[in-house]
Amino acid sequence: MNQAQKQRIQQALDDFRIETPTWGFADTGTRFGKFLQDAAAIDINDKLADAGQVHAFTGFCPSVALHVLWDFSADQPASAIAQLGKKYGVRIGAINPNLFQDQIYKYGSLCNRDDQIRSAAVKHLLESAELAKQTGSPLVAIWLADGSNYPGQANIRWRKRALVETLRPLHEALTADQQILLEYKPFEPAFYHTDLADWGMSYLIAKEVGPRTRVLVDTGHHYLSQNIEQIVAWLLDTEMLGGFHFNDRRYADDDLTFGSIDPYQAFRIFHEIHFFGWETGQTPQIPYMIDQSHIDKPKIEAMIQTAVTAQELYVKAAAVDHEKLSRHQERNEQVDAEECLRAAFFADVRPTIVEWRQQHKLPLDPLPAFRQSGYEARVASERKARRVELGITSSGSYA
Ligand code: PSV
Ligand code: MN
Repeated sequence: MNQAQKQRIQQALDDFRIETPTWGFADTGTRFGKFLQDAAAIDINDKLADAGQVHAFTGFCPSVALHVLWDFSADQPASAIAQLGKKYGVRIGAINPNLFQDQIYKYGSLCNRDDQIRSAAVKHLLESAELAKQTGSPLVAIWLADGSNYPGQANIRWRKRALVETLRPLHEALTADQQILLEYKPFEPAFYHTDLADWGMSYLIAKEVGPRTRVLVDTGHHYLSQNIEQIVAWLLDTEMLGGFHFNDRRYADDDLTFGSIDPYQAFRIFHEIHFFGWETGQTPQIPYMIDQSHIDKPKIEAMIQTAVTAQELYVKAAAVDHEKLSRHQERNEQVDAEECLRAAFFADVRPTIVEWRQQHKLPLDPLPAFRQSGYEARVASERKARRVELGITSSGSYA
């Protein structure tokens, strides 16, 4: 590895931050039910405390994404939640409205044909914008579950236009330094059509809604074999990449640990970002967020494992020799160009990461250090007792 590559790795380590999601610390499952874990977070206090642990042991997870219905409540002001975050050493990241759980959304939220239901959805978005302001969050990240289940059921064009109209009030409510992120997903929960099914649809709607709207790429929301790094490259080139939800998948939106199935794909995504940065001379400031619901893995360990994997892959991708790659690309030297990527992917960057941890007085190996801390056993016994007090025994619901 040459000096320039080493410098890029150092820089990448200093730059890289990744946000954890509150829902990744709580008991979650599938539509078939969920299995409780003694140490899983029960309330927002637990979730922020657990996120604080991940940041304390890794040093690069300083913010937490919140889901409006799951994390905010009428008896706790949003500012108090931000304060709570501070107490645990984390700040509030993306605010995620919930346009999918209420019974009124059976036939959609922003795309519902019923004016009153659309208005209720818009109201929820405006309340979410207010929560973002009160918690100091720069992002309102929207995942729209709207769609239909049977051919002929919905007027797809009508719904597309409704989407633009209903997102505009939110856009107007945001300040200049806030953004709407529009997430797409090809299917689930709707199985015939989804109103925002792919990146192109999110892109078009984002453009129509206004300049403070960008596209959010959730790595689990693509058909098998889709070239996600190409989507990322196009979004970078058009300045429309708003952020990521990281997870891995084998079949659909599996919510598996990032990099557990296809680490080379994650590397290729990061490579496109670094390559863009090299060409433009600026490191793109991209919100990297984890979106995983760990069904049966210990939650905090899973989050540390994910964050550390993301960091390692990000840093590996920074080691690509861009000058060399660029020369090979111009000359169509395929083997040599590909070798530039492979050399970086297979390079062992872990010793440099350990040095970085040493410099920042962080545990040299976060996962065993967290295990040795005894935190999980402590919270498990306290939360187990609290679950009994609260009468939480089992549940069939997802979140
Ligand atoms: C939907 O599958 C999704 O990816 C959205 O980002 C939601 O906010 C999140 O998962 C909930 O787990
Ligand atoms: Mn997501």
